[in-house]
Amino acid sequence: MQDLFDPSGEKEALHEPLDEGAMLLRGFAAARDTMLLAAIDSIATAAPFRRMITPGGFEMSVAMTNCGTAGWVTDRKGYRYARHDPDSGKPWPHLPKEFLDLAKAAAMEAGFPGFVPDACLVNRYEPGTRLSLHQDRDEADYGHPIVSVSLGLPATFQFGGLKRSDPVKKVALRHGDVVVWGGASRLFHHGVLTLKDGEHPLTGRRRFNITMRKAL
Ligand code: MD3
Ligand code: FE
Repeated sequence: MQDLFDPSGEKEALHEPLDEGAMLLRGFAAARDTMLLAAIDSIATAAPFRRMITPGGFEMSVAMTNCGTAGWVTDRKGYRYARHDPDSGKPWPHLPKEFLDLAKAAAMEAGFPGFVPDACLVNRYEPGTRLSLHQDRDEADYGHPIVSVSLGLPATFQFGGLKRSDPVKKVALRHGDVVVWGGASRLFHHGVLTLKDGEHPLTGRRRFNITMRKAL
């Protein structure tokens, strides 16, 4: 029985469990979209988006930058977290307080109180770009969840299991959606299918994804 004066009924509908430890919070960041996009702009002014090179020598189609104490980087030497932007030699821009607050609140909603990220990767997708199936395992402690925020054009996200060959599920991630990955799902394989062309009122022909992690 729903009580009209109890907002929890409506709130529950926005929590979609995706898997063990994985929670989709539909539209959780929507009210903060312009703030998030303005912050991405200033991060990119200090640390421009770039297409990094995988250890195998391929240029990634997704452009990336970082903020926070550590940033995720890849080059011929491997995947790792680095305290400095390899392109400028400068520390990454600070993690905006608004990002931290969003990550803490989302983690709390998903059942991970006390989450404090120190690394924030910002991905920029344009039509035709994709992120192939991978695991996030460059962090020191897999006991911490990962909070991901989607902005702009929608994308089809795919996630499987611990083995690369495990069957994959697909979920549409739209502007303002937040996903928290922790517990058993933390090491699941995942990726983003080729972005379809489109036009978003705030981002144009782009999708941004912000992932916040405790990396160090
Ligand atoms: C599932 N980014 O940057 S975020 C990445 O939309 C990355 O740009 C994607 O995968 C993007 O590494 C997806 C969602 C996500 C992040 C971490 C996960 C899903 C995850 C870790 C474990 C399982
Ligand atoms: Fe990932």
